[in-house]
Amino acid sequence: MVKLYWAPHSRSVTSIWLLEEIGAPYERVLVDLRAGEQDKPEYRAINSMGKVPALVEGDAVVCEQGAICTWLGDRFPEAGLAPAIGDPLRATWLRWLFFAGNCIEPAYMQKFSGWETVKSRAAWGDPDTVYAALEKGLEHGPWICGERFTTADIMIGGGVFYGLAFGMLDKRPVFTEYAERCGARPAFIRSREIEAEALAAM
Ligand SMILES: N[C@@H](CCC(=O)N[C@@H](CS)C(=O)NCC(=O)O)C(=O)O
Repeated sequence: MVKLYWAPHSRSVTSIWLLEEIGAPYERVLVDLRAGEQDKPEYRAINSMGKVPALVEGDAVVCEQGAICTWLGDRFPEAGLAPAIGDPLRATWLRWLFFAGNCIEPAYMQKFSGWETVKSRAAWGDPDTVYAALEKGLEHGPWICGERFTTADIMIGGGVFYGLAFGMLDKRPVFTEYAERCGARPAFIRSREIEAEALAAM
């Protein structure tokens, strides 16, 4: 069975959202970040970065949200969350899966920290370039790959929630409406309930 290492109030809640979308049984293992459990040798042996999420399935250890989305999307094809190899939609799907970590995350940190960078040298360009590309990508919604909800929406949706909540992303209708669509999904609602239950028990 898939085992997910996670913590409330962290990016790992998006992996719960994904597992709830899939609907297969899985086990959740809480990592208490406030108690520093992520830095203990037992957890570092799973993720040497000391970050959540991490997913374990048999001998496979999957770290990084994007890798988890890719792994689970391919492992549970019946859930229909990952376009098949050879399907042209897979190109769009891969682009947005990678865009979240490669472009959105650094753009947020630049916006948050006010770094000066050279647009042509930074892999993400700059925040305005990233946000314009994201806006264009969402123009033909309802989902980032068009009509079909995929694991790329878990990555992009998770990023949009985070950016809106912490003020790194402008509240343009294209972003807020997309966040509303993601937030209305039963699996997303369930992931927030699981987070609230864990917080209450801590
Ligand atoms: N690159 C990682 C980032 C995950 C991440 O940032 N996790 C944070 C919580 S949001 C974390 O585990 N922080 C604990 C720490 O660094 O001590 C991924 O995409 O999975």
